[in-house]
Amino acid sequence: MPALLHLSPEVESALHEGRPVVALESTIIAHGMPYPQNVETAHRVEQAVRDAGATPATCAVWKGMMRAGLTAAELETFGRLGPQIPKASRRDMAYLVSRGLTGATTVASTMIIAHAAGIRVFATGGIGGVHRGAAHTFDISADLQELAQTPVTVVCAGAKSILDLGLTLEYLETHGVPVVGYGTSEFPAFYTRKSGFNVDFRLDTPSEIAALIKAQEALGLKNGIVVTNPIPEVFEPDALLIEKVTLEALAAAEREGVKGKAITPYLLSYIEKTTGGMSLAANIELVLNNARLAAAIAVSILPH
Ligand code: PSU
Ligand code: MN
Repeated sequence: MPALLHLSPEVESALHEGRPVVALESTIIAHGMPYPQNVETAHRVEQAVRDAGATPATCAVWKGMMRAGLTAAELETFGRLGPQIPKASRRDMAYLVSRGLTGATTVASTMIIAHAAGIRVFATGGIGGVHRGAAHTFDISADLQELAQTPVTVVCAGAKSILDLGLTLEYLETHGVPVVGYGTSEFPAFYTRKSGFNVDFRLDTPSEIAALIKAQEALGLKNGIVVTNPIPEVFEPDALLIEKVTLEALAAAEREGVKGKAITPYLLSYIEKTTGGMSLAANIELVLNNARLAAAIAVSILPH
């Protein structure tokens, strides 16, 4: 166990006893949703993992330590301070640790902490990807590079159409990352169930996905796996409205010169404000849905 990693007592005993654990990220709390819905959602997601028979491990960098499993007071701090807490991807971790600082972990850095802790399944909302216009901006999320090198399975609702989904899938293919559709052969686009792009493999049960993870481990392959879980139809917002607002958000970001790590939170909050909370409700439901699936996968993966 790395010296800079601290597990909550609950996560530590679950891992020690070989019980299923699901990692969760903290950028979604601090940068992905407004207060207080972010804290409420964090608790509901943890509860959804528990109800499905696994232990939740919300990850973060906290006062210079990698953490898996946060207290209610710490979740509250992430939610209340929100964007005042820096968004921390792989490149930010050493800096924060060297200064004893706190950061909200993205998919990439949560995967690093999960892997260090021995957690194999991680639930989130959406992964980062190749941004539209990346041929000029070079803006490709570090999440993709992490999936190329860290053996953790990330359960998500696909990726948002703020990204170039075709290039995101090409990038994952280049790096040997399998993209699975849970009950679908189409790659879901976060708010919407369809994107026009196919996944690599459709699997219909948590135990089939668990078998894929075990085969990947048995083969000694060290990359991650993406499991996409479409938003349930009842919570799916109107696809045309989402696309229209996404285009507006992209244009506004360009006008205001928003770049780098600020772009994803900017687009998310633009879409949320413009859809009057409709996108937030969908966001919450899809994260809960992913937490339940991730827990079911973690349950069927065991014993090692
Ligand atoms: N996509 C979402 N919601 C999110 C994020 C992405 O729909 O909250 C967050 C995740 O933490 C993801 C990060 O890992 O943004 C990607 O940011 P970037 O593109 O700067 O790597
Ligand atoms: Mn970026």
